Amino acid sequence: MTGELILHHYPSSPFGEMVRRAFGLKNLAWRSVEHPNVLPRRELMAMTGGYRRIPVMQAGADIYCDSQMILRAIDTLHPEIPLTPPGQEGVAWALRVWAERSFFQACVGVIFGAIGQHVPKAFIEDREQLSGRPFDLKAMEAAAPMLQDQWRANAMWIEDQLRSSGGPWLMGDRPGLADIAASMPIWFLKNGLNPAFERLTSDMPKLRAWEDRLVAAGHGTPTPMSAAEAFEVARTHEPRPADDYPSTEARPIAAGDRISVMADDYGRDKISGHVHYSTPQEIAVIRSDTPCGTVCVHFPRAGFLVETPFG
Ligand SMILES: N[C@@H](CCC(=O)N[C@@H](CS)C(=O)NCC(=O)O)C(=O)O
Repeated sequence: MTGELILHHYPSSPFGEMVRRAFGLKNLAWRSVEHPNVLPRRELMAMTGGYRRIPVMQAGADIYCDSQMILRAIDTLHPEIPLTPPGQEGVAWALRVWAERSFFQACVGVIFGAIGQHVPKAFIEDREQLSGRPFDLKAMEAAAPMLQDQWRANAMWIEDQLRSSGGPWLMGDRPGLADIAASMPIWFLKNGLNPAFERLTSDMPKLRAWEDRLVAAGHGTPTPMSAAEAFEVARTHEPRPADDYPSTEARPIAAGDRISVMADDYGRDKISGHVHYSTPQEIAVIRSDTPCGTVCVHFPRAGFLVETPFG
């Protein structure tokens, strides 16, 4: 069925957890394709055109890259129980960027500064390829105490907000994107380095109870699927037709233009194709004649770079 939401992820992925939590808050059924935490991911990258990061979501021959794009797509396809209830639309998306960039980076430093020596060589080599930089264990160990301070400063904002929000959630009575996003580095430390989580949050009772509430909200209802089955779904479907969007672009990007898209931070592989449609928050790229037929690959605009023939 075209409508089935297929999530490509792996259980220890914190960005994947944001999406799993969105399925939980919306009480959705979904298909779960688990990938290894290092390359190769052949079927998946054949569908994305080279985008390698996790998570990716698929609905038929529509492929959604980056958790930002995925969360937006889930909310559009399943608007019941919105991720951004009235009053939260803009701020929750901005908060997600804070969580994914500054708070998450501090979290990575805390975890790998502590466990780096035990990380398999294949993982280190894979992440060096992803970032284009050496995986410098000594520098990570040296920075870890300072990054713990940063982690705590960031977490304290959540504790303070929960004290003053007037409800059990960050924005008050209703859970949503703000909770899912802000909890990502909390979940990551709690599951990746539990003793540090216990120590760094010992004076944050509101945050701990809130994280427990998010765990209780669950992940919706996943059913396993293989990568080969998911590939077959893409191959036997056509992308959804483009909606007729008014042109609100700063640059004259038009349907049919040949472009390439890449992340602006890491995993900067260029994905090329023809514009299906573009908006200030999304660019949808048609890729034809691929091993899985014609697919449409969707990217967010914030955090991505779109190269056009006219600059
Ligand atoms: N901005 C991306 C970041 C995704 C990301 O960094 N994902 C990690 C896993 S949680 C990843 O892809 N790591 C390398 C890999 O698994 O290939 C998003 O929001 O989806």
